[in-house]
Order: sequence, then structure tokens, then C-alpha cells
Amino acid sequence: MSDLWQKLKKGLFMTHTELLERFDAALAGRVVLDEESLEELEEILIAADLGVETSLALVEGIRRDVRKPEAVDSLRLRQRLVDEIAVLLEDTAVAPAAGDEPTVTLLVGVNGVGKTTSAAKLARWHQMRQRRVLLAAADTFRAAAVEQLSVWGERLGVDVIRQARGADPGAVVFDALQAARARGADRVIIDTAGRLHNKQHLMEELAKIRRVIDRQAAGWRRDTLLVLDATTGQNGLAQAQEFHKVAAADAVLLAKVDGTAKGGIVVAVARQLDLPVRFLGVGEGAEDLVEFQPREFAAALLG
Ligand SMILES: Nc1nc2c(ncn2[C@@H]2O[C@H](COP(=O)(O)OP(=O)(O)OP(=O)(O)O)[C@@H](O)[C@H]2O)c(=O)[nH]1
Ligand SMILES: [Mg+2]
Repeated sequence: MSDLWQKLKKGLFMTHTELLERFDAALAGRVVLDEESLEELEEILIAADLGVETSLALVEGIRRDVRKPEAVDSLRLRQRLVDEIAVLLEDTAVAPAAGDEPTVTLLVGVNGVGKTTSAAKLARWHQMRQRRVLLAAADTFRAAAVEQLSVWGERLGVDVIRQARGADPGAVVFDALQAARARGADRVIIDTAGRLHNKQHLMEELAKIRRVIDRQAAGWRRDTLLVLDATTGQNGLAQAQEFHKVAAADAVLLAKVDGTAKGGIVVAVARQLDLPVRFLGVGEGAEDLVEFQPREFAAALLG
């Protein structure tokens, strides 16, 4: 069993335990898999934050499958759901494999979701793959934000490009890309502010940063990751939808998957935002980042 798998299982522990308990409770005493059992399954999936539409679709798949009365077999049922979830995720949620080209990654998202921590995790991720990484502290809105990233940089041995509080985020990104060229770095990870005044302001800030990237790193891949907090459930998802409209993300990094009994949100995110999920955050440490894989995920959820 790989480390990654272990980490994912650890992250989803609460969801996994809760789902299994509810599953067993719902099926206890039932002899045949009847309509009532299927409806209970729907409720269990909805309660795990998979989203109403997705939960109905998943159980519908099983309903179609069960044409004649069938004995309740909880293990088999779970395996079916695992397969259904994996297929569904493979259809919507798989990010195209990233190449090894120089990349500028912009982390965006509402405040407190885990952007700064995820920036550090991504830096570590690339470090482990022998890439040269730089961090850019473009959240200049709060002094503490620059400090927080700098502490991570020191811990990881990654340079953090920073300016004073209140500086223009575009200028920080400019500096970072210059430094990347001078130091031979091939990954630049940009932490941004979650706390901007309004949509207009956010849009302008991001547009400015992207213009700087286009000019200063013309041949580089530009990747915008929308960071979401898994513990905020369907509400957080609605908020993220709004944010995505403004920020035009390429993929999702779902943080704090370890802190929720509702890991099903991963499935809902993929379906409702129609964005690939690329990474899951499963803890507060620099190593607590898992690259998203539908089969592994589905099995960790219910297998
Ligand atoms: N358990 C857990 N905690 C996390 C994870 N990612 C981030 N956190 C914690 O969430 C809190 C907020 O994380 P930050 O990285 O500061 O979030 P942010 O989006 O940068 O916040 P702002 O800059 O204020 O918008 C911190 O206490 C982190 O340690 C995760 O995957 N799991
Ligand atoms: Mg931050």
C-alpha cells in the first residue's frame, strides 16, 4: 500500500467510518434490497455531501442493476457504489496529466480556505520531484500572510519573494518571475489574498497578476488552482462557484479533507463546478497533499 493511499485513507477516516456505520444501520435486518433500502442509501450519500443530484444518480445506477429481488449484501453494494463513484469522477474530475514544463501556479480562493498552507505543500511536492521552486507572497493585504509564507519557506528551504505589506501583488509576481529566471527555478507558486473588497477588485487584481505572468513568463504554463475548504460543505461550494466565475480557475485543490466527515464533497465539487480536482489537502503539514485519483478516492470513501 502506497504512502499516498495511506494518507488519503487517513484524511477520509471520518467520512469512511461514518458512511460505513450508516450503511450497516440502514441495511441491518433487511433481507432483500428493496426500494426502501435504496432510498436510505440516497439519504446516506446526501448526508455525506455528495450532493442531491449526484446521490440520486448513483443510486439510480444500482436500481437499474437490481432488476429482480436480490439479497442484501452490504459488501457487494459498497463495491458497486465505489465503482459508480469512480466512473463518475473519471468522467468529470480528472485533470489532464501535467507535463514537466515550467509552470506558474496561482492559488486563489476565499479567505481561510487553506491557500497559504497549500502553497507550502505544493512547494514541497515539487521539491520532492527535483524541481526548483520559488514562492511568491502576493497576499500583501495582511502582514501576517507574508510572515506565514516566509516561515514555511524557511522550514522547507524554499526562497520566498516578498515585499512590504500593502505592496502591489503584481509587483511581487514581477519580482518572483525575475528571481525565477535569475536562479533557474522552473516552478513559481503564488499565494494570493482571499480577502479582497469586492468582485471588481478581485477581478482587477487577478487580471493584473496574469498580465505580469504573460509578459514575464511567456513560455511557461499558467495554472490557476481554486482552493476550497472541504469542511464548509454545500455552502462553501456555492461560494466557490461565485468565486470561480470571477477567477476562472483551471482546477481545484480541496483542502481539509481530513477535517470532515463529509468527504463526499469531493464528488460534488467535481460535478457542480465542472472543474477537475487535482489535489486533496489531508492535514496541516507540508507533506499532507495527495494528487487526486478517482479510483483510489472512491475506494477510500467506501471500500
Ligand atoms: N486539517 C487541515 N487544516 C488545514 C489544511 N489546509 C490548511 N489548513 C489549516 O487551515 C487554516 C487556514 O489556512 P491558510 O493556509 O492560512 O488559509 P488561507 O486561505 O491562506 O487564509 P487567508 O490568507 O486568511 O485567506 C490554518 O490553520 C491551516 O493550518 C488541511 O488540508 N487540513
Ligand atoms: Mg493566506
